[in-house]
Amino acid sequence: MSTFLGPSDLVGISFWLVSIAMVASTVFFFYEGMFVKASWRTSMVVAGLITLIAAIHYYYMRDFWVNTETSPTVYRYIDWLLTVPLQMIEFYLILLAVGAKISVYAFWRLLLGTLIMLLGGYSGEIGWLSPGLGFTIGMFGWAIIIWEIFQGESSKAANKNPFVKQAFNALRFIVLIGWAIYPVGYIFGFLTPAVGMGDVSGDLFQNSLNIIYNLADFVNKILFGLIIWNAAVRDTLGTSKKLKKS
Ligand SMILES: *C/C=C(C)/C=C/C=C(C)/C=C/C1=C(C)CCCC1(C)C
Repeated sequence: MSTFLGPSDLVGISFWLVSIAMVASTVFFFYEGMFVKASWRTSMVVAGLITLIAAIHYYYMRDFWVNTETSPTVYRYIDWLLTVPLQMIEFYLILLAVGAKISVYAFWRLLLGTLIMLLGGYSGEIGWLSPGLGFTIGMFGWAIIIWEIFQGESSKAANKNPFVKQAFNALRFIVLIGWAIYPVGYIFGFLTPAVGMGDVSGDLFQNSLNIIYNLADFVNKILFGLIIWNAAVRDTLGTSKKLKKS
């Protein structure tokens, strides 16, 4: 083990790639945010904050991994604790961007779901609870979020503006499909029987867990921001065309 990244440390390389991609995305979202319609600017700033917070944690996680070859669990969950609520706020902001009416309770339900999901997962990962129980609690929290954005008040508010609708649908897709990558990582890391897989040391599980989580963060933070950026640009261009015509 060394302080420098080894050429065959694939998990370390994935940490490295994601850490740099987070920095680059942050610059992109902050810069592009200056050129979209005013109502979208906060959303773009929040997208940049999410990748900024992740970039900082990824620098630590990367070094932690390279030095110890074990999961940087506490950094990972601190990052999620900050960035997942920011993503919930993002749902809100794109609805507010078009003046949709929405009560503050919808936001509290999303936040509650987030906390249950992360507390369950963390307790299972660090051994406060059995991995299976932690997972079950985490899945329950995720279910609350899915319910809220597919069936709850937030889902109904999004139908006003076509660009918001498009962005909202894409964000839902992220929460349903993109987020599903995380429990898959957890299953590989904690709920796959070691017996019979020839992996006495547990390295295979640490590796799969981290590589899958890293991929998931790449999709769910960077792609997530790009979706918002795309809707913001289209809405901005659409509006300026309309203005020219009139
Ligand atoms: C930027 C970080 C994001 C979007 C993190 C999302 C994390 C999850 C969706 C985690 C989900 C989990 C479950 C649904 C079950 C329990 C284990 C978790 C915490 C990995």
